[in-house]
Amino acid sequence: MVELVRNYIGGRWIESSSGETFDSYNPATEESIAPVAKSGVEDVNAAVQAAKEAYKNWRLTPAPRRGEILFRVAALLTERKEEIAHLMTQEMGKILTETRGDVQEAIDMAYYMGGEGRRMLGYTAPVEMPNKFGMALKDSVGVVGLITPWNFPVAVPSWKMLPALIAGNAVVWKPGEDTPAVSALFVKVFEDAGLPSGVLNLVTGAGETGAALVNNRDVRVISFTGSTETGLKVYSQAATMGKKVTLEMGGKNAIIVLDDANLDLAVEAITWSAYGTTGQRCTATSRLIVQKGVKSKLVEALVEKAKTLKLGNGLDESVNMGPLVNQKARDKVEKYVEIGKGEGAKLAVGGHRLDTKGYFYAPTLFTEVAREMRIAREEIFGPVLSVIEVNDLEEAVEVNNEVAYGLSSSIFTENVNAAFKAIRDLTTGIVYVNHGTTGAEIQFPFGGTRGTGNGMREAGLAGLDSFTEWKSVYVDYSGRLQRAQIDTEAVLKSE
Ligand code: UN1
Repeated sequence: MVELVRNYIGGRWIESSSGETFDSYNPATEESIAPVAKSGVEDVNAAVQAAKEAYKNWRLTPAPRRGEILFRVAALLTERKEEIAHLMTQEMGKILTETRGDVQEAIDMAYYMGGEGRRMLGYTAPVEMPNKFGMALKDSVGVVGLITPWNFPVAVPSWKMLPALIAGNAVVWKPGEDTPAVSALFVKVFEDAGLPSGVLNLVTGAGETGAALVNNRDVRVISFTGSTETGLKVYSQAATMGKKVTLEMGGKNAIIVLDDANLDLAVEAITWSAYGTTGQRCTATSRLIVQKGVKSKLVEALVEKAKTLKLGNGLDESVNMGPLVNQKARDKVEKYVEIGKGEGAKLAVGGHRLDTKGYFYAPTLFTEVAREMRIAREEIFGPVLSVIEVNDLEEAVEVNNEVAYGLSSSIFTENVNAAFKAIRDLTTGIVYVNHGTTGAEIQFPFGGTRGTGNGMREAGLAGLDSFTEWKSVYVDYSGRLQRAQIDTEAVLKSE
């Protein structure tokens, strides 16, 4: 058995106070990867206390210096990319190209946010009185709590951690319980990059660990990515303490294909958006909204393509699709496939697990899906794609917009007018033209409308919003008591 995955609190790698552990498993082999510290309220509170202490100096460290540490994080992540990607594939199953991409997003974000150390732009504006100056500054918040999922074990935490750190906050991070080992490896990078002790703390565990973080009054911000069910619980609990919350939850993303689309391109994009990461991205495509003229041809090509995908251990470079993350995830996919069949949808390919070790499930395509069916509306989080036929662009947009989620959408068309109408009318946080629904870049805001979130965004220009407070500053250098809008005239006369 390999070494215990420990918590990182106040710069020390330590066991949980109870000494309890749980195991992290490899979903391709069902073997244990490592025992992991199971943290409770006591551990979380110790981490928050360490963060509170470290915040005192970190917030006073000049932001360009903080940025230099982030640049070192970027460089070390680049050096250790293979090591981290390999452990990630072993721990959550996605293939190496995808785990490398996951680490790359964190590298990109570290450079991007490192640069914020020399920007973090506020603004000045004219004020109403003479001899007075006004400015608005971005200020740190204090201790922030991060709760992240297993599907992007390094990228998603990086979207939260790096902006939080550059802005001068101290962090307590609770990673997904399926990916604690790779999370610890990620935290080690910050330690080795010279981040002061206590500025970033790791507490591993499951639901109760996250709940303890949400319930700690010293944690002023909660940034959550994960299931809608848990996210809404976090939101309502945090609201009772007046905390700022960022939520990134489910998706039911669609690709629209119009009759005039480049079909070869569409087939590639649909395949990778639906079956890449075994369908376990919040941006994954789970609905294909296709205009009736191209439906048969497109479905035929997709079925052929799905049959060529090689399933297996993601460490094997020739594999296209890894396993689902765990037994529960596969049970859920199986349940939804039964629901789809029961609703009258037709299975065109897949629809079964593989008869091997590991939580493998064949790429699955349902045709004859009606827009009101559950498989057309609920998030499955697996390699299951539902084809919905429509008459025209207008109907396609309507079908796209009517679900409870609003993260990502896409349209394939060669008609620039149709493309721009779609950009205008699709009500998701991210819209793609002639590209799948996955692959968001870190320099643009990431997040969704409706049930996907709560109006906040991560990354890009919005990336600092969750982790900063505006501080408006007025400096009166008149030497008098000036009351705006009351005695402007009098003051001007006496000048
Ligand atoms: C997620 O699934 O939670 O756009 C994030 C993408 C990736 C991030 C997905 N860059 O698919």
